[in-house]
Amino acid sequence: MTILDCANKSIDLGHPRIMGILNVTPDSFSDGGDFISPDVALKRVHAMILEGADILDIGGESTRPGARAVSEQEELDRVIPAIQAIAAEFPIPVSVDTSKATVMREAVAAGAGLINDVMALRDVGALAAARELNVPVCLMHMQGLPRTMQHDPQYRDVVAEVGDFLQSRVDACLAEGIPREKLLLDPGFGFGKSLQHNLALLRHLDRFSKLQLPLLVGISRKSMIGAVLDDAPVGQRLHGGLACAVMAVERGAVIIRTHDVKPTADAVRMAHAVMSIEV
Ligand code: 9MG
Repeated sequence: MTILDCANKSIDLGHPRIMGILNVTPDSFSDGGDFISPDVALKRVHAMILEGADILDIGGESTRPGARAVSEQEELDRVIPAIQAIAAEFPIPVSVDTSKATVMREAVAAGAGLINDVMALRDVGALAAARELNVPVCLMHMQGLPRTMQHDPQYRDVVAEVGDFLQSRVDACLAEGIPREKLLLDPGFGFGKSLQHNLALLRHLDRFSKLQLPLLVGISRKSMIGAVLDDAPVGQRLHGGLACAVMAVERGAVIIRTHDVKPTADAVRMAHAVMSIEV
């Protein structure tokens, strides 16, 4: 049984879990602009918990393709009040979606129990901050940076290269003194990947099991769904996203990051029930 110890809250990864997304940014690609005040954030989080969220991921800097970087202070101003309010009010772990060491530190002081870093702790001081904070960290793969990452991404073998990158970041964490039990991995759907790359990663997600760490996957509402479904706009990507979530769970993902908590929780529970039957 894998228990993820997220500061004073914990989560059992013995069955798939749902990470609900709460962006407190004005420019996030599917829910931007809605969740700025702590009051609004608390209401939305309460609803997500009733719908089946096991973890909440709060981000103050959009990582959508082309997004502009925000200053440290701007990010702190957006996420810290929300983290404080949510961590104090609800029993589930709060994850902070950030790459900045200072934001990691302030977020954990405010009650966050997990770091979700799309840069996999490559930013200045991030490895040291994660070691000192001693909370779990999700290491995500990204080729390039959000502003330019979708400009013709190239791989020889996307599955092998993403796997090698994740292994190299695990090695960097271990060398820094971050315990293996604190690590989660994520192939980073949509982060410096073409449609073909994303589809190949999902099809072969089970290959990451050789890294022997819990896998987190985020595909909800992403452009790979729109691209397959005749340019479906963001609001019409739910069914495609559920198919991807089920395929990810069947191939070993244990945390699904999503905007659409209730339908995803139902789909994932159904998939898990089928996978668990012993005949
Ligand atoms: C912040 N963020 C946006 N997409 C993501 C994904 O696919 N995985 C993780 N870990 N974080 C993400």
